[in-house]
Amino acid sequence: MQLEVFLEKVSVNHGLNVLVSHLAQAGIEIAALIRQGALQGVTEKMTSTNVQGETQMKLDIRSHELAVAQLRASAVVAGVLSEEEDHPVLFETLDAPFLVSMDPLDGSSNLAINGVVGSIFSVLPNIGVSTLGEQAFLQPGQDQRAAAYLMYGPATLMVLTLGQGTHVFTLDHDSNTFMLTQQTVQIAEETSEFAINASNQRYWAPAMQRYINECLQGADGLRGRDFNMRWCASMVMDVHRILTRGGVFLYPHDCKQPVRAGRLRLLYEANPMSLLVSQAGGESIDGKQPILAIQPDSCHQRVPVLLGAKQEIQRLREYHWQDSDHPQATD
Ligand code: AFP
Repeated sequence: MQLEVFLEKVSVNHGLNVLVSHLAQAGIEIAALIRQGALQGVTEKMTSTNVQGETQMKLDIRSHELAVAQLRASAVVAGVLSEEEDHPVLFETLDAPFLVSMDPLDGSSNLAINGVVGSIFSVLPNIGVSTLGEQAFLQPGQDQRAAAYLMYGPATLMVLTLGQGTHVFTLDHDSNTFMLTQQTVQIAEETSEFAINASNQRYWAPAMQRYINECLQGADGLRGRDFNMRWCASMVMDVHRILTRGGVFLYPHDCKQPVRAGRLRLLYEANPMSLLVSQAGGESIDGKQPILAIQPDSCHQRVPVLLGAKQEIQRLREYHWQDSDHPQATD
């Protein structure tokens, strides 16, 4: 079934359907650029840095431009908050029904090694950006109308939720059409696979040290079974593995930069991924509370992210509540 047919079947909101179709088109254009690799100079670094102080890749900027152009063309979006811009880009259509927060190219440091990267989108209702300005983007993740990521791998995928389950679409490159290939994904409640950047181990709170040590003790320890570890340094790829075969993805608070709550951004990484995972039967917390319930303070706010298999997230929540000596910092 084609994406457009699926949307007509499951969504009565025509404007949202138009928006999702434009997100898909942005993904097709970004995928075509990435496929050209060094021939398009896409592995070149810019001299510029984004609001995070991160050096931008040429393709970060190109992906941002392609996505903004598609969202403007949709005529149903009033503005776009992007990882690549300090402030939201507001369109002429300030009364349009939706706002979009996005990471136009997540994992872009993997481009230089021809790794898997993706685009992450969060769709919110426009609650009055014409008067509120960027404050209008500061809505909790539970208010999202849709969330999606594009995954630029051996196949180009679009993983989407409109609030009734999480579904996978695969791009047919011959017809340039996304086709439904997996409907209503379910994440197993149990897992024996975790994803974390273990090089930060010495900076973790005791609760995270405890959880990971128990996993590493395997069958000889409290967990009574061996665990496997993966880390792709690409949230889209790690989350897609979890949606596909289960597991947990962990980017906890660490005291490497104590004032920084975490590495990942709430509005355009944690919230959309948390909605996709929760719609697939998983859970997502910042250590103690559901990420989707967090009231954002600022557009580029960072947050710890622990998401995936329900039973593991519940165990991590218990450990963090017991770990009262290290409250979660917020920046
Ligand atoms: P880049 O977009 O700068 O490559 O960062 C990717 C990311 O935001 C997320 O996709 C990864 O899960 C995480 O950072 C990787 O962080 P580490 O480089 O600290 O492992």
